[in-house]
Amino acid sequence: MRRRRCVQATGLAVLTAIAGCTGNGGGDGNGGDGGDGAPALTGDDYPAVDAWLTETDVGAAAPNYDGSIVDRRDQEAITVGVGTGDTGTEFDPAAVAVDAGTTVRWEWTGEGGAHNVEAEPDDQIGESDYEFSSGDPVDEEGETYEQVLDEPGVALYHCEPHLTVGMKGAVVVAESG
Ligand SMILES: [Cu+2]
Repeated sequence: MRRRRCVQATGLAVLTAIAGCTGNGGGDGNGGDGGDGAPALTGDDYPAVDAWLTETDVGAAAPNYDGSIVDRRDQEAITVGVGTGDTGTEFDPAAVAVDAGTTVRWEWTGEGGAHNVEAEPDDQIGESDYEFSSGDPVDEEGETYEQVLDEPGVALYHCEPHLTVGMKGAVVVAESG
């Protein structure tokens, strides 16, 4: 599993080093999969997700996005960390896929200052199919915010106070079934 991610990540030209990978870049990012189960999801499959998390026209690139989309399909509910990483200014995972109808719960770690979760289609790169907000930034550990993502599409979101350091996230909502 770990190796597969590394193989796919090598195709992404402008990423910072990924631990354990000797990224020599230049590929098409689509390293043919060995085929143990469903193919892994990557940003190549979802250009809006890739753009939002890597481009810098709006905010910085998400430092913890390595081109892979964590697959959490077939789960009724998932949790995304708010305020992770060394500086407490990341979402974990940055990119995740769920089935339509899944409850996504953002959970504050208490690190990195005050955060919020904000999806604003008008103010983003790519097109978010969802619009939602957790409201004013808060910093309490254990704070949570939930959304049920019912329709297939992508939710592109960020933390307002930390957009400039790449505190961005994305949820791919796949057709359930
Ligand atoms: Cu933040």
